[in-house]
Amino acid sequence: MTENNHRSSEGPELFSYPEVDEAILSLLREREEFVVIGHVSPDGDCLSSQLAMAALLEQLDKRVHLANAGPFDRSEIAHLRSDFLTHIDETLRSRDPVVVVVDCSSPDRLGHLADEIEGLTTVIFDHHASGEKFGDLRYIVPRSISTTMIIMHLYKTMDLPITTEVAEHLFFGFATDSGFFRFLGPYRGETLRMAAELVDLGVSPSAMADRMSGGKSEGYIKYLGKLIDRSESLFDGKLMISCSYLKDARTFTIGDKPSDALYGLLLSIAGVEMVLYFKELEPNLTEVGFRSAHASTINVGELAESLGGGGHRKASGATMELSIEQAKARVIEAAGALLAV
Ligand SMILES: [Mn+2]
Repeated sequence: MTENNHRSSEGPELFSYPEVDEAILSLLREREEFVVIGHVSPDGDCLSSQLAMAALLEQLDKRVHLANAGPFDRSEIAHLRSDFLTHIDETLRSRDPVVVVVDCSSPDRLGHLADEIEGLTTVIFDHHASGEKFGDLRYIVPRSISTTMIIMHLYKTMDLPITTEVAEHLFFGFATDSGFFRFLGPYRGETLRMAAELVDLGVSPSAMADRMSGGKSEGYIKYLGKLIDRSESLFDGKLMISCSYLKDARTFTIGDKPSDALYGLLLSIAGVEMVLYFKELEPNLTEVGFRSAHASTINVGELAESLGGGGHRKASGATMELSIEQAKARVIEAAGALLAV
């Protein structure tokens, strides 16, 4: 796959999407039944990519199933839960469907679905730079701001019409992963042109913004306040951490995921280079979220990978089989080694 870049009048080579391998296109055209899956704890990009991919396959008259191990714990996606299978059962497996994996960089991010797809032909569409090469065929574009934009490129490659509903999915994934345009760097006009095309297909950016950040409960906002209150500053203010404990469920409404808002607020503190968010899932299982400031050179994707997780330069995660206190000690030590430089 070669990137057919062209040069801006002055400045670096402009990005454009590489060609999609013919082997992937024929697989999509020729096979009859598909299961579209994504990563655990799905976010807006993951589920929107799944929905847009399913719609693409339906346009090709395929039989399509959506599956995700869940949980669907973010308010902006909770209403989609009923469209997704939580398991790929034997009946479905025995028909030998093709598995399309979107927005997922390694099999362990698929949760229990990883075992359930074993032996099935698998094709990956993803934009994560780190992770493990898996699947039979892959179209991985780390420079794509969202996986939905990769799928938009696939629609164009296959010359399939984009309905307003699909355009909304594509835009929503883009909006989620670009922090509503805020994480885009210079020379990325192609992404804005694609977004503009979606707006011209009937997407309302203001309605998308409401869907992304509205609809929160009072409990969510109060819990966010608690997490901010609990945050600690380390390494001369370069690192901010906060923790969510199982016991919090007794006092707070913790149904929604306050982490995105928490990261944004803690990263807005002057001098902060990295934010870590520790979430106690079970007494010996801790989820860790990593974010680095845009001005920082720290690659939290590599840091998470060194701790068994994965993700992007500026946003990544890991799930560790450790108590929250052990996970904190381990991750803060690793972060400290980077921040001390
Ligand atoms: Mn994504």
